[in-house]
Amino acid sequence: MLIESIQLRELSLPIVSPFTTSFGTQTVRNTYLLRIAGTVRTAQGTESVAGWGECVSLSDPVYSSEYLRGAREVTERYLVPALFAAQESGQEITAETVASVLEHIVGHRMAKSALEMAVLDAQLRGHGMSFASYFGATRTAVPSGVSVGIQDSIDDLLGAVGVYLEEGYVRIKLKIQPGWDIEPVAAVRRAFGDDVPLQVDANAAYTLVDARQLRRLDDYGLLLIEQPLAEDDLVQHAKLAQMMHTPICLDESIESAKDTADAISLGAASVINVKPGRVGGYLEARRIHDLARAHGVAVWCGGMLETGLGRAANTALAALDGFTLPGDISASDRFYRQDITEPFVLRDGMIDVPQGPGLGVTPIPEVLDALAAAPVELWP
Ligand code: OSB
Ligand code: MG
Repeated sequence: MLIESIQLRELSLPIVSPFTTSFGTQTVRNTYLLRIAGTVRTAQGTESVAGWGECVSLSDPVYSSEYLRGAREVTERYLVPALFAAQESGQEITAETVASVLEHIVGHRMAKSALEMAVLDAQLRGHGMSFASYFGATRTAVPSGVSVGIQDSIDDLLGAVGVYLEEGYVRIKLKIQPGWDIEPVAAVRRAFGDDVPLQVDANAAYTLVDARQLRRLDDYGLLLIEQPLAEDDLVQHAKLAQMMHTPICLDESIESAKDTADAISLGAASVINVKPGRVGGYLEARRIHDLARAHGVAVWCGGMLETGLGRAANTALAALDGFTLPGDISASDRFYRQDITEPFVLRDGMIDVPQGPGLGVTPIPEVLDALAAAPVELWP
């Protein structure tokens, strides 16, 4: 495409109830959106288009090293100027070239992903193609799982899980940490039975020394345990996998297709959580899906409390055949009373895959004006 402008808009969305993980509590989702406008050449002629991207970085560097102000800073100072320079030198910017144009900037995958997402949205809108068909997805709806934060009490937890099951969520993920692991899992099994698809996520809160405690989870028929050990503990995850039956799934450790290849060859994971923002974009996420599938390793699509924009793109990705486990793709109202797009809703435990061009959804202007700061021009 020919990029004519890039705008950034900071956004603060209140979360319906505090979301607590081993790394902290979120009560508001601070993020920024990018809007890229320009033209796309198609068989019909030149189309004027605009595309949206969303940054999944959290405000603070507690889930990964990225943090929102840093992502914005690197975007303004390095990423947008790099795209600009490439276009000025005559290079065509497409979603497929964004990653290589930005490759000399080390890391900052969430910031890069937001830019690539906006270019991809613009490009696909120009061609009248949905994210889902671009990825090669065949399903028109995806099963919806929900991530349940650490609660103040077991009673609160059972109350929350009961509501989600009533709403139709087909898989429950419990956040765990030392001191909140066996008891909540046992209580959920006791209250709701052995048939509820159940998994846990430790967000790197344990060490290999805790293997005996973690092994106690084997008694509860869990689908998987997500990221029990630190981000860079691939070898130790492989050792843990030898010591317990519950499949090990990696989230934080997987920042690229290369990390995925390493984890698979080491035996550090038998399941992969794919988060497009964490790995630098939807194209790398698609490659991770392909790689895992080729190795017979299950993949599912993780979430980062996305607005309707990121939720739309994640749903489209999760509609690929290799996503054999339900993702953290819940309805908009799991986190937000008011989403910035038309809300995603649960229908028989499923979320419909948007079929319109690009993301298939756009921010509602009045909602954006109420919740977002004024747009900041990054280009020209
Ligand atoms: O570890 O999967 C995680 C949210 C923020 C940061 C990390 C994680 C999560 C979730 C929520 O579990 C997933 C969602 O968006 O539904
Ligand atoms: Mg996780």
